[in-house]
Amino acid sequence: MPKSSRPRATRTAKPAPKAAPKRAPSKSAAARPPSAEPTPAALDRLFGAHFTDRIRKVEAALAASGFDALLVTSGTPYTYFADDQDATHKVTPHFAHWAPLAGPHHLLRLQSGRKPLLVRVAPEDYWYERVTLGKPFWSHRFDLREVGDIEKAFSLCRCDGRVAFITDNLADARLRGFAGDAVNPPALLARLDWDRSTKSDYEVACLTEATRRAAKGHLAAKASFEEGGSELDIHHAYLTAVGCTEAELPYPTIIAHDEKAAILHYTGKRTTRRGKVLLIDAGASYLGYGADITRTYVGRGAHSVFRNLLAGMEKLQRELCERVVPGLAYVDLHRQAHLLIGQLLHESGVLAVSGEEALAEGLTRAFFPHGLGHFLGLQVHDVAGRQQAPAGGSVMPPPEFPHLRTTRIIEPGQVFTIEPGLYFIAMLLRDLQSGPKRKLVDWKLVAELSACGGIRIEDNVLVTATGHRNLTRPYLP
Ligand SMILES: [Mn+2]
Repeated sequence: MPKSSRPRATRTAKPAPKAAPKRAPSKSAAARPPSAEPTPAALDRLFGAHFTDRIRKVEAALAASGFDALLVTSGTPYTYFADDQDATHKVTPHFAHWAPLAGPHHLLRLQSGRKPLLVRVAPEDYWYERVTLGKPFWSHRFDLREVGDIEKAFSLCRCDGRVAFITDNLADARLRGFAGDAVNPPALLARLDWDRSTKSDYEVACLTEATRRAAKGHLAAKASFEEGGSELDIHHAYLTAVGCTEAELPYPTIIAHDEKAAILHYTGKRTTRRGKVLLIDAGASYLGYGADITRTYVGRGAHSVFRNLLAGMEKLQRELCERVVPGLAYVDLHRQAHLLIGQLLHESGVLAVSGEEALAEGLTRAFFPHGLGHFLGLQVHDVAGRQQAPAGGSVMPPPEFPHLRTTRIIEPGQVFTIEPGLYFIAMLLRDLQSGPKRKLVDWKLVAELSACGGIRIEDNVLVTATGHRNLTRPYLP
């Protein structure tokens, strides 16, 4: 970040020791983040273990929920109403968990003791390119067939026994004769969702590569901001650096100058230049897995208190990441974030009361109205963040934090975001200003800071057996 001299200082504090022997300790070599995409050989090896694990887990899930086989579709295209245009197709996550194969209508059949059957539907159609599959690293794990139409795919997948069907098209499933309780059975889905919340090494490698790509975009976006680029300029700089189209991103970029940073999911792209603040929340995808990263920068002329708030948020975000350890309840970490933000608001003169009091009085919720983070994987807001057990059920967040998506105990293999935020949102401040606690806030200062919008800093964190690994920081300060 521009304002923080600290990370730069630590980096320059250890100059490349010329005297160091060539045989660097293997520990540091292992800790060094990859600087390129994984090779096909590495992907094959990682995917092999992921695949074996998937088979073991789906067999257990089928047995536990009383099914003999599972059919999964890659999904149905969505055609806009009264139109002939389709929305960008997003493969169902249940299918994507098995193979990084894009496109609708593919079918996967999973049956105990049999090689998984994957039927790729690739019709010959002169309106569209028919991409040749070739031999991607994952294909030899499957009994892979290619057909020209959907009916052939279903007939190839026919099998005996009780078959569960995971599909986004309920009407079609009914027409094909699937019994109601065999379509998306909740008990089976719960087990599969639960499994998805523990990432395999293959998935971690994919998330790492997604992060590496997103970081390139963020560095380019920062440079564009420093050159006075508009929101639209910064968006284009981001895409160019990542090397993808907007449709290939895991979610639309949030690129906000100044007051627009107070809109959590702002997707406008203004063409006015020279913002004083930039909040950019943008990711990248790799083999279906997405990174989700946010940075906030200040430029020349930004309010000095806002500058201090940003430095404080940067510090507390790193502190919260450092606290990630197996066994801790994510809700507790979220509460600690509120306490730290309350302290920061007090130190900078926005709140007249201490962090503890600000938390107890509910004041921090007006400034930090979203959860500290969410699970991350095939979906940006990945499944099972509130799931109680493999068989299902959910743990709701405490009533004072209804938007928190993660109520689980932190466990090895989870990947989630840590993204504290601090905003000046008129809609939320209005209630505070008209209520009995209005005297606890410096409203003149709040009015000045409102022009700066807000701050969010977001990293992607993997939980390890003994602590955590920040996937983002090695690539992006
Ligand atoms: Mn996020």
